[in-house]
Amino acid sequence: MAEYRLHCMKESGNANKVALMLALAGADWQPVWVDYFNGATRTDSFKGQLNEMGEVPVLEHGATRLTQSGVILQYLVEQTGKFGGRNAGENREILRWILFDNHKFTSFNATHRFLRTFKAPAEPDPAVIAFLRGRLEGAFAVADKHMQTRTFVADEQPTIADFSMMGYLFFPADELGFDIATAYPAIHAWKARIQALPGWQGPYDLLPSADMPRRALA
Ligand SMILES: N[C@@H](CCC(=O)N[C@@H](CS)C(=O)NCC(=O)O)C(=O)O
Repeated sequence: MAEYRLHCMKESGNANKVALMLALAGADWQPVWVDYFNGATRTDSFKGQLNEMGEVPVLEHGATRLTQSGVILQYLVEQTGKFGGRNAGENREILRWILFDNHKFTSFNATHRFLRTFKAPAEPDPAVIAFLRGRLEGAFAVADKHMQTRTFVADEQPTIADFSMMGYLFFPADELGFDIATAYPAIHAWKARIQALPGWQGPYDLLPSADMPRRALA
């Protein structure tokens, strides 16, 4: 059994944040597939044994079990000594971007992608999709402006703040519903710098698992 076990599915960009860190840090890890689409995260056993919040990712490391990608990423900095800040100021800057990511940058983008891409029992309300699209565009504009003058988001070196914000950026444009390369050139250039790091892989290679049913994409 690998040292780290990551409960996940490949469609989860939140799980991809952790997978990216594990891969780039050269950790010994394995994915454990969660049948999210069929409701596995909502079962009593998942909530009782893995995560009361009913979410992936969940990381198991020996007797330690952790949830929330931001907490897991910080734990992996402590374990590996890689991709953290070098002083208190840098660590605050990393936390600032992870909070922005969890509140706005990932959350609106992830929900927008999920509703438009994957099959759910009910058709998504176009007004909800439009609301999410507006909110994600606002968050992406903030990040694109920031990245016009930066190499990485929180430091001159790559940190867990980059991996957190990268969680959903390598999914295909037809899933996201927009093309990062044309809409957000500074984010696109930042992606290329992350992609060039030794050990990088996209989510559909890092997290092998069954496919979730999809809508016919427009
Ligand atoms: N802030 C959490 C978000 C986790 C999250 O939203 N996970 C999704 C999959 S990407 C999930 O498991 N959702 C289950 C649900 O909402 O029922 C993190 O960063 O770990």
